[in-house]
Order: sequence, then C-alpha cells, then structure tokens
Amino acid sequence: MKLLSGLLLLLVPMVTSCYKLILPLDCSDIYNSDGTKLSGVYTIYPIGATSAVQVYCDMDSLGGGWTVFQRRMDGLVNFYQGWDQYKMGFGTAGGEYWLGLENLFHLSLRKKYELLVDMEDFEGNKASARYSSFSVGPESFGYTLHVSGFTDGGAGDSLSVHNGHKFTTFDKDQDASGSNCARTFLGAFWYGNCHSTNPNGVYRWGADATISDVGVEWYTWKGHDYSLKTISMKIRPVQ
Ligand SMILES: [Ca+2]
Repeated sequence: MKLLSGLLLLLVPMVTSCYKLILPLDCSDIYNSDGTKLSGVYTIYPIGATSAVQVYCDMDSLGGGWTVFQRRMDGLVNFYQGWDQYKMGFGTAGGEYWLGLENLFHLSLRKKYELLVDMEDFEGNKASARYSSFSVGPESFGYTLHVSGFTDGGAGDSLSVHNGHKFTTFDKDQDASGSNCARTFLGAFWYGNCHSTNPNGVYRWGADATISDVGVEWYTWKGHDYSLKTISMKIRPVQ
C-alpha cells in the first residue's frame, strides 16, 4: 500500500501537468483546465493541432463552458454568404461570427453536445431555448442538423422543425422548398420549407411588417416581423 500511494503521489502531478498540454477542443476543455473562467475570446482546435480558431466562450450561462458557434449582436458582419464561407466560418470572435460547418461536424464526432440559444429583443427582454442533443453530419450528407430534447427558456421551440434538414446557402440549395430558402429569406440555414427561425438573416433593428420573414427571427418568441437585437447559438458537452 505504501508503494501504491507513493506511485500515486508521483503520478497525479504528472497527469495534471500533461493535461494542460492537450489542445482544447472546445470551450468546455478551457473551462475545465484553465483557472480563469471568464467569458471572452479563446483559441480552440476542433480538427487537430493545425485547426486553431478563435471563438467566444460563454463561461457564465447555466454553469459556463459553452462554445458559441453563431452570434449576432450589432449588424456589423454580412451573414448573406455562400457555401464556402458557411463551411469554413467567417466574422470575428469578439463580435459577430459563424464558426463553420466543418468545425461543427468535427466537434460532433468527438463529443455529445447540448445546445443553448440565447436571444434578446430591442426592449431589453431576454429568452432562451435549450436542446439536450445537437450534432451536425458530414458535408457528404449536406451537414444535416440533428437537434432534439427541447426545454423552454421563454423563447418557445422554433428549431425542432429544422431537425433532419441539410444546410442551404444562396449558392447551394438543399432545402425542402421548390425555391431556394436562402435566396428568398436572405440568410443561410438548415432550412426546411422554409423556416421558423432565421438566425443568419438580415440584421434590421426590430419590428417591421413591411419586410417580413427575412430578419434575424425566432418565430415562437417574436413572430416573423421582428428582427432580434442579439442571438447566439452555443454548444457544450453533455455531462
Ligand atoms: Ca429548394
């Protein structure tokens, strides 16, 4: 027993120091290994050592450790982008951005994730929607969305109807509509025929019934005429 406890005394610090050398796959790895647990921009490695990408980590909501993969907040980034941009990601981690479908696919391969969608209107109200399971399939299957297990945080469920759909951009139509939903509603998403939420739509400052359906929308909270002030989609490994 003395030998065993001696070995453990040697091994525990070694294992702990090695752990810090492992590149973080997502924000939960950073949350679990880093002493500081502040929300902000961090570097993660979703596809290995050469895949460094900056993301915003939400270390506050519901215990923290969330990797934000989509974020709208001020309209400074144009989200009407094509397939290559949605595949590889665009924008800036300190502001508005899309992490990229290829990164989401690789994260989905490595861990089981839950999803949190946080949103805010221009009157200061906040709401959220949580899903106990989230993953994205490979490009060969159109980066199909798999989402289930809704829990209401006041926003209602506008995403479950998008479950099982492929991703569509203005230059790649994989939706369930006769037209191209990305072109019609000026966004890019896992459109069906066409949407209950359009988080990558046009940033257009609140309510306007004259340009319905094209805004940054979450139908079950604010309808199709209201474009949100902020929305962010974030994932965390299931415990
Ligand atoms: Ca179509």
